Amino acid sequence: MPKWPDLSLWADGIKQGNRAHLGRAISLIESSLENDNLLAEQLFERLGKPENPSFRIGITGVPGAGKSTFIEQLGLFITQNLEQKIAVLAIDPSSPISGGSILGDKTRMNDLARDPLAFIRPSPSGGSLGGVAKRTLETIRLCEFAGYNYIFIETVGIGQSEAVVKKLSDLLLLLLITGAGDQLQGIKRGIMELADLILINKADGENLLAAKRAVSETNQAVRLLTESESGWNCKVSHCSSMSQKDMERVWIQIKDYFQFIQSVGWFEKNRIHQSHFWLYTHLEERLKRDLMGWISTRTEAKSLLNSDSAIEEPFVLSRKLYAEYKGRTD
Ligand SMILES: Nc1nc2c(ncn2[C@@H]2O[C@H](COP(=O)(O)OP(=O)(O)O)[C@@H](O)[C@H]2O)c(=O)[nH]1
Ligand SMILES: [Mg+2]
Repeated sequence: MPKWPDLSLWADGIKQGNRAHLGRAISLIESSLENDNLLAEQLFERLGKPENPSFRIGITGVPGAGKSTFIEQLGLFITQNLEQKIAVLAIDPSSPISGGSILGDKTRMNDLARDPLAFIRPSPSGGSLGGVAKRTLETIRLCEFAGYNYIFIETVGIGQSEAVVKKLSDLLLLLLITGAGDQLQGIKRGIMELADLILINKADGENLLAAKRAVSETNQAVRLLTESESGWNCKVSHCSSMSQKDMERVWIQIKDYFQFIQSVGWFEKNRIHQSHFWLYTHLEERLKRDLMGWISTRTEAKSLLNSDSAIEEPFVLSRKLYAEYKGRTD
């Protein structure tokens, strides 16, 4: 018989900021075993509500834009100057072969990893939801219970994950670099519409001038976008992740943003929208798993799926199959 963990002990441990308990609880929530999910559910019941408010910050940008470096430097600024706890969830592109994590120990942020006020966790994306781990919201919640005030979510790359990361964060920050190629312009436009802050990163050395030019160009592009739901106007500026002074300046922008969304009530409203989105997402996922499971148990399913009617009229066949599924007696 499997050993049943003492969930009250885990819940207390997490609330006291015990990393081992937090790590184990995250593994539980990431597990695809039904039994683990049941335990996770019971754990959440014991945890109740987090004591401190938290701020969730999504960071996106092309690979190499400097996301990890930026998070590390800003993170160190927060832990050292403000003495606040930060958690970093680096969404890790899962290896399609092993299903395991590619980044593994190679995730950068070595200095931050040694900081007692920081918690860094790569999350395997599992190849779903545009490369965002299915359980990232629950992982965020667990970090909040453990008293982490600022939660950073680093995306894999650019193009597909932003819309989902937007649903996980209060603030979406886009890091751009100069000369990153015009082929990205189309994608960039869509992402700029989601971004609350845009930073032209690596604004140092010989690149400073080009970065400043990129700020005014990006500013013009942003002005043409439709207004955001929150009423906040996206701010564009430049920064170097190598400069602590720039981190301080960025920090002030982040604070301004949070002050604004709290003052207009968007902070709360957006979190409620996001909860509804995830509720439906999980329901759809369950329904899909159940439906596909049922189809796979039907002996004639294979031949039916390869039948002429499936090939000619997939819509009609899907209706028939669904009606059968709804009327099933098992
Ligand atoms: N000069 C300069 N290099 C940077 C800056 N930020 C990151 N880099 C470098 O850019 C490379 C990619 O950074 P990384 O953080 O791994 O990018 P990510 O793929 O977006 O997470 C690394 O070699 C960093 O040292 C910056 O502000 N200035
Ligand atoms: Mg990175």
